[in-house]
Amino acid sequence: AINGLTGLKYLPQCFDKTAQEDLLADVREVVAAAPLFQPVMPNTGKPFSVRMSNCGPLGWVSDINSYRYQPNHPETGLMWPAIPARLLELWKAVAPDAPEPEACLINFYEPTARMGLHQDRDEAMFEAPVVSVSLGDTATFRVGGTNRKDPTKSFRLSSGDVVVLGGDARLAYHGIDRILSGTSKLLKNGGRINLTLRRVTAP
Ligand code: MD3
Ligand code: FE
Repeated sequence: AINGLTGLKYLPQCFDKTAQEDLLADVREVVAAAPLFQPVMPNTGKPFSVRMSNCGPLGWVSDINSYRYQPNHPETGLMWPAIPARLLELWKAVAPDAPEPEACLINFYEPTARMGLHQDRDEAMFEAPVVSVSLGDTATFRVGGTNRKDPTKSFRLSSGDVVVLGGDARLAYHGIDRILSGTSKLLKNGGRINLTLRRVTAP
């Protein structure tokens, strides 16, 4: 239980090298149909350093107006591609009691990208966990409590690791401090991919 968060389950090396390569091939297929876009912060228009895409019936987007989930890509207008079968299997294995995931957010981190401390609260269903899969270079991530001022701890997430954020961890503050360049050979040009599976609406 990291930071006393009993709902945080860390599954190191859940995916072996072959499974990581298979998953990466799935991600490349999704991104070929739904290209990575660069979201901006609502109001300020400040660009995120992370590029994103999604698969599933809903995808998370952020533009000058709001953060939200929507069924189509913000630039192509097309519906998001389906969530790959091996990710649906992962969800069934780690979240057997939750309804089907509706969104899989794909975050792509260049070596210099970061993600500031935040809570994931754009979903209407906090009862379902968020399930995270890391691919490529190792990241140092930071986890706090449910109040922004709670103390934080920093940990490493490496390629093939899975984290299940349920229960009291579902609304914990978290962020990515930095990418440790050259720690994985999975991505030819380096960088890191994080996949997060989410239930967005009540069933
Ligand atoms: C949640 N992504 O997309 S996921 C996001 O690695 C996001 O790209 C990060 O935060 C990423 O919203 C982190 C893994 C993670 C790890 C620990 C957590 C999520 C967590 C602890 C509490 C809540
Ligand atoms: Fe998050």
